[in-house]
Amino acid sequence: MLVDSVEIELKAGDGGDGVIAWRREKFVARGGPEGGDGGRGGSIILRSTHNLDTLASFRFRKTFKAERGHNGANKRKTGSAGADLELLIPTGTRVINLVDNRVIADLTTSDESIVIARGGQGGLGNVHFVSSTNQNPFEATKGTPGQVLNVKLELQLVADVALIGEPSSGKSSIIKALTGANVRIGAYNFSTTEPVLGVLPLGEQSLTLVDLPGLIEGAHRGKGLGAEFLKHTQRVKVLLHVLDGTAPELKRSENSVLTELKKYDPTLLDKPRLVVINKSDLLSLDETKAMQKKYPQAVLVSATTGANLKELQTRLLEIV
Ligand SMILES: Nc1nc2c(ncn2[C@@H]2O[C@H](COP(=O)(O)OP(=O)(O)OP(=O)(O)O)[C@@H](O)[C@H]2O)c(=O)[nH]1
Ligand SMILES: [Mg+2]
Repeated sequence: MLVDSVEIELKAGDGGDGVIAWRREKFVARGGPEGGDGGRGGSIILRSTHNLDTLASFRFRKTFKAERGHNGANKRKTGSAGADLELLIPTGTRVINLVDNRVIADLTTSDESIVIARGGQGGLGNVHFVSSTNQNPFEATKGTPGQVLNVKLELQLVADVALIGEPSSGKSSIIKALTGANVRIGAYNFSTTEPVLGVLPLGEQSLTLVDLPGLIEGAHRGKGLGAEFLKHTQRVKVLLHVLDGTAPELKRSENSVLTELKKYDPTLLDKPRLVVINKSDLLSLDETKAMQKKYPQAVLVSATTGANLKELQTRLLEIV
């Protein structure tokens, strides 16, 4: 399973407490204050890495705590700081505060790090409370609490091209024919239930494609598999819109997908979109000609026979 969204609780360490302590000397009952300060609490740090491509490590463990600062000690000794806790997340992960749904971090490149929850301050020992009127203060402060944060981590796959289209138009068949990606292909709708990546090597370069579940009317309201996975289209450069060439109403099918995209995020329609008409092997010569006339910009292919897939690669590369 591709884990692309998790909710976790982060708890930075509390600061250690300041203490009340006195100098010990022979023949002196109480030799002046010397209670040290508490150490600061450990913070929680998120670091992005290319070596991960899912949030699976957060599937079972939901609460992460950094170490508490140590209390101060006598002889003015400051307690040691709590250790920071560093959590590795895949590059392309957004961090959303669950309280107000605001994005608080977006780690888009590898090896970025941010302090997401800050450890508390150490408390003050009684050495700080000496005054002209009070040489022996029975006073020290507690450490302040570490920051507690409930966040959602959301991974947006980093791909160049996203395949979109109605169920069974042949998106998975095309990504498989192009990249050899290990995808499920089925003669029934919604055979793809989660995004799958495939890499298409093109000489020196390569393109990363992402296969998505089929989109149907009402997806933005949660119909079918819903449009939740459409977040993976937000960072791609090109949309590869797959139409089933044997569908009775091609234009309507195309428009219903566009409508869903728009309802999810209108800026998606600003992205370059390449229309691919699939299943050309099932069309007669006349039908093929009519199709080319009606959709001069589209690429007519067959995932089954491999017809015109080279042309599709070239067009994709041009656009990217
Ligand atoms: N004849 C023919 N059949 C095809 C072609 N491409 C795909 N199919 C068939 O169409 C059906 C659906 O293919 P998929 O690749 O699973 O379609 P999909 O768009 O990924 O479907 P969902 O994941 O459900 O959205 C399967 O039975 C495929 O074998 C093609 O070029 N020619
Ligand atoms: Mg599929």
